[in-house]
Amino acid sequence: MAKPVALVTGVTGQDGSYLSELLLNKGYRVIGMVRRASTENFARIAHIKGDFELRQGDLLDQLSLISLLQEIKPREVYNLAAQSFVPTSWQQPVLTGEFTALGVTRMLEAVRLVDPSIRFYQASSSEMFGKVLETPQKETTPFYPRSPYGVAKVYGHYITVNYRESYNIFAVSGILFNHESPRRGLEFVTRKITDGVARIKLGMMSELRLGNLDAHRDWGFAGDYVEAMWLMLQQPRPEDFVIATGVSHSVRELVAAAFGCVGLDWQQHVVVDQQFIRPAEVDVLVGDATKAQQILGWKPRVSFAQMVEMMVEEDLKRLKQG
Ligand code: NAP
Ligand code: F7E
Repeated sequence: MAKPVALVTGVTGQDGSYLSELLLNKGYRVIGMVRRASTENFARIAHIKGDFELRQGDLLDQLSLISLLQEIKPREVYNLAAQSFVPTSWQQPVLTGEFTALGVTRMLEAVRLVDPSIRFYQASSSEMFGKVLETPQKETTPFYPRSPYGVAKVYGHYITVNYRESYNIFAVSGILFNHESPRRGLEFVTRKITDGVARIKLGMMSELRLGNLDAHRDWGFAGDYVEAMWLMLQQPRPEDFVIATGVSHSVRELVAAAFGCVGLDWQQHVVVDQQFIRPAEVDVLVGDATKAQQILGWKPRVSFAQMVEMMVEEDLKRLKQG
């Protein structure tokens, strides 16, 4: 029997790499969409590159998406590609809107035109809750985004809901809270801290400059969260889900936990630097994933402490190898 085909956009990113591994293990033919670059950016997928196929396509280019779907005839499309770094969204708000908001419509249009029976996953975000109107945040909590990124994700969410309701497409929006791993980009706070801790421990650096230590996030492990994406597309009906651990920690607690992993006092090394303070902040996020637990049977496996330890250990190992 032919393998089911899945298209993953954003395959070179953190989630794209974990999701591709999961889908390959489940017996899919996985096709990763990559945008053209002058140098390859395949570090996160180097270990599975021989097991799946890469095709060029760009969320900015409607025809490239249509041609890709016509060629590969996927059963499922996971739309993970986005400009995903919140501070950059203030510096490049228009580009962020093109990728993170309109890019979703371009992919949905391609699905509608080529084969409306394709199942579509949209990578939505807890950043949509922003200045929260309810705690904990769940599927019915109203949105109040606080950055151009958050605003773009709200658009992506509603256009996904709209294509489901207008064209009866199996389109779902997964509202995922922050999820991290040793493959997280170095500019995000978890990885910036674990990489910094490892460098300080190894004598390669002495101070770590950060922004708002009082912000609280509900941090989970990316490997657990990609499983929820797949589960959402296996349901009898398309529905949106919040994916979160239900536990919130401050950046200060994260810093203490990471420095604690190597027996260092964070107060000797962390400096607050105004350049990392955002024009508008999301102060506290904590999600309620009860619906996902009840309908998808999904629960996180890796705890906050385990995740921080895993990330510090991996950064130490990588930096020791040189
Ligand atoms: P990431 O590591 O920043 O990866 C983003 C991916 O999008 C990269 O593969 C990037 O390709 C690709 N991309 C960007 N612009 C593109 C374009 N115009 N055309 C095609 N590909 C493009 O992000 P992530 O952490 O894996 O997150 C995956 C998705 O989930 C994103 O949509 C993000 O906004 C969303 N999300 C993430 C979290 C989280 O905590 N990680 C939580 C909620 C939602 P290049 O390698 O070429 O740059
Ligand atoms: O910031 C604070 C910062 O950049 C977390 C993306 O994946 O998750 C991510 O967005 C918090 C913020 O993630 C530094 O002010 C302090 O309050 O790791 P972050 P984010 O903005 O929450 C959501 C769910 C997404 O969807 C996004 O794509 O940490 N913070 N000091 C800092 N943040 C950074 N980056 N750097 C600092 O030095």
